Amino acid sequence: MSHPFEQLPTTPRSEELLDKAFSRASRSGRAKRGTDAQQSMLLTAANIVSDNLQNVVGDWPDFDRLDPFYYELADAIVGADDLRQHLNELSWAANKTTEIRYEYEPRLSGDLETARKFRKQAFARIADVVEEIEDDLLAVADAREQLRNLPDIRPDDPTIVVAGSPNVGKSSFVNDVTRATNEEAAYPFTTTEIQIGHVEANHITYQIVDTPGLLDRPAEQRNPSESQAVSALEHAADAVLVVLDPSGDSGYPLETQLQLRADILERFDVPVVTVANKRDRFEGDAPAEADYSMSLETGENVQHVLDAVIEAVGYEPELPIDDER
Ligand SMILES: Nc1nc2c(ncn2[C@@H]2O[C@H](COP(=O)(O)OP(=O)(O)OP(=O)(O)O)[C@@H](O)[C@H]2O)c(=O)[nH]1
Ligand SMILES: [Mg+2]
Repeated sequence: MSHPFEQLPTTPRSEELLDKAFSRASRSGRAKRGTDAQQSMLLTAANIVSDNLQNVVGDWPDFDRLDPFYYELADAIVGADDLRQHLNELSWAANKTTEIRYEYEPRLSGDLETARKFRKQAFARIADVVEEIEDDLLAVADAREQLRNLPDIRPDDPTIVVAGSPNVGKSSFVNDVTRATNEEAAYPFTTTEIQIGHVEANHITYQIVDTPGLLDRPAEQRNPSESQAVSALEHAADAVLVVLDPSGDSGYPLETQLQLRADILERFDVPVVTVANKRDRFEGDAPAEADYSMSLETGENVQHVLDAVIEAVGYEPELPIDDER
């Protein structure tokens, strides 16, 4: 499985593209004589430039059809409008190159000296066009680089997002309940890594997403890209597990933790399960907001909490329709 940006091929730089086009052109010119050679050179150079540019554009997924999760992330990281604009410039250059070819082709059939002069002129104009999109090619290459390594969350698979203040035990929970094949992937714009674990129940694989640095502090402290990453997660989440630490060990007052939970309840439009962790480290009742208590240290109630979140997801797999009946 892969996400929509994983397979994007490399984007050439202007210089590379021109080198390739002109060296192939001179090779094809050497195979012919007279004005035929000049014609062949023009055709080859123009086709290489316009085909390569069209391929770059065509390899990008249509942003309007992207899953909202990926749209939000991509928009947060590279800016969908900017990227569209850069791709438009590449299309423009591809078309312009073809126009130049059509414009010069008829001029390459007279005497050889004139044909050579016009062919050189056409090459100079193609070079100008490709140099004009130098920045666009760089921007597209950069966008590809940033989007290639997006976390491989499958937005259509059932997804549990784990949230809570720092140090409350989010990662401990994800590591405890998921199999060892946790993937880590960095959001390009944060210093932290998102962790995706998988857990299987009733033959269904659930993704459990740990989001350090994103869902562990108040919304006002997020920068615009982070906010957008959070909205991407809102699209992907089927349930949220809010982990509280009433023990005081985390260094975050319970009040702060509950405020974060309130933010999440407000933003996420899916079931939210709240658990008081570190049961081994506090006396008395868990906060009233908690649906459960558990301890990742002793293992108490952990499986029960996992079952409850899976239940909250309420995922019903689409069964193949039985035509026989
Ligand atoms: N005693 C006790 N310690 C726990 C429990 N759960 C987690 N811890 C400890 O609490 C500390 C923080 O746990 P993490 O799982 O790293 O917490 P986190 O929420 O992922 O923290 P960040 O990634 O920094 O936001 C670690 O030292 C854990 O060993 C628990 O139930 N009891
Ligand atoms: Mg963590």
